[in-house]
Amino acid sequence: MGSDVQKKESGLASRIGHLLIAEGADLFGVASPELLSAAPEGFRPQDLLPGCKAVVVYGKRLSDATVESTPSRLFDTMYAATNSFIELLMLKASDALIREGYRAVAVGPHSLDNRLFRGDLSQKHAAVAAGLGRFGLQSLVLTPQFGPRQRWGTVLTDAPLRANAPLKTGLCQPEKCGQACLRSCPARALSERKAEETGPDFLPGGLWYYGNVEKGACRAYRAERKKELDWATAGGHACAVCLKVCPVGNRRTEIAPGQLG
Ligand code: B12
Ligand code: SF4
Ligand code: SF4
Repeated sequence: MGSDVQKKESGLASRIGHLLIAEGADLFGVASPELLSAAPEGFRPQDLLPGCKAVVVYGKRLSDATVESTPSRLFDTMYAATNSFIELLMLKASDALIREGYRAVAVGPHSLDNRLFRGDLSQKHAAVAAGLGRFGLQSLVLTPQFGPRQRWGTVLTDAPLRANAPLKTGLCQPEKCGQACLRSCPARALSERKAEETGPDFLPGGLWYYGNVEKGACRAYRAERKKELDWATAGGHACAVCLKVCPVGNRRTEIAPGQLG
């Protein structure tokens, strides 16, 4: 009986995973809501979907060549396009769960509170909990495949999907890169966190460890940069230097337009 339930849980998780990858996602995992219940009140999976049993997390990789160009309009275009694509996948995953008789609530990649600068749910914590990567010092999630160069989508559901376990070891190696992300931030918005935070999980080597981000400084810099470059383009998310300089992950060779035949 127990094994039938387990088979059902992993069967549906694997169908959702296959669907997302077939539709263009590059990474897929399931996070346990229990692990994410350490989030502040109002931002826990159960607060957004009472009875939540699983958090589906998927990632869309960014083009390395476009990341290299940041700050640029090219990067801004990719930022917006990736968010739209993630939103489309959100609907596909939600629909698939709803058709199986479950409830689903999607968290958008850029839905945030303007006062706290906090998302409805931290997709980074969800990606770490789903075993897809670990935090880097600059507070982005690094994956073995792409380092920090992906964006995340999340769908909360009451389907009893089998959760993955977090990766046991971190991927960030500040001693090797000389804290490249912290040093390169043009807004000086990044710093190491002081040791007196809440517990071992929040300290170097811990599951939820990352540096401090002066959110207002980062946001202001990105807006200034857009003005300085005199863009008419909508948006204004073109900095991501802390993402660009990180050496973690494989940088795949891009196909140059001339090679497409
Ligand atoms: C608001 C926001 C911003 C703000 C604030 C960023 C920040 N570090 O919090 C600003 C505007 C500065 C920003 C900038 C950028 N962002 Co942004 N941003 C978001 C957004 C919408 C919410 C982030 C959030 O909730 N932060 C609040 C929390 C997590 O951080 P905190 O306050 O330090 O956390 C405290 C508590 O809140 C608590 N906590 C909160 N939740 C939880 C959960 C658990 C389990 C626990 C234990 C604790 C906990 O723990 C801390 C201690 O008190 C997310 C999308 C999303 N929904 O997650 C994208 C996101 C984080 N951004 C992303 C990116 C890429 C960027 C930029 C590079 C911009 C760009 N050009 O793309 C820069 C990078 C700046 C940086 N180094 O962080 C990506 C990261 C992808 C990745 N590889 O991980 C995300 C995930 C968007 C996406 N869909 O992919 N961003
Ligand atoms: S996005 Fe730019 S300004 Fe913001 S933290 Fe990263 S490097 Fe600094
Ligand atoms: S640049 Fe270096 S310190 Fe920063 S996240 Fe990447 S590996 Fe870690």
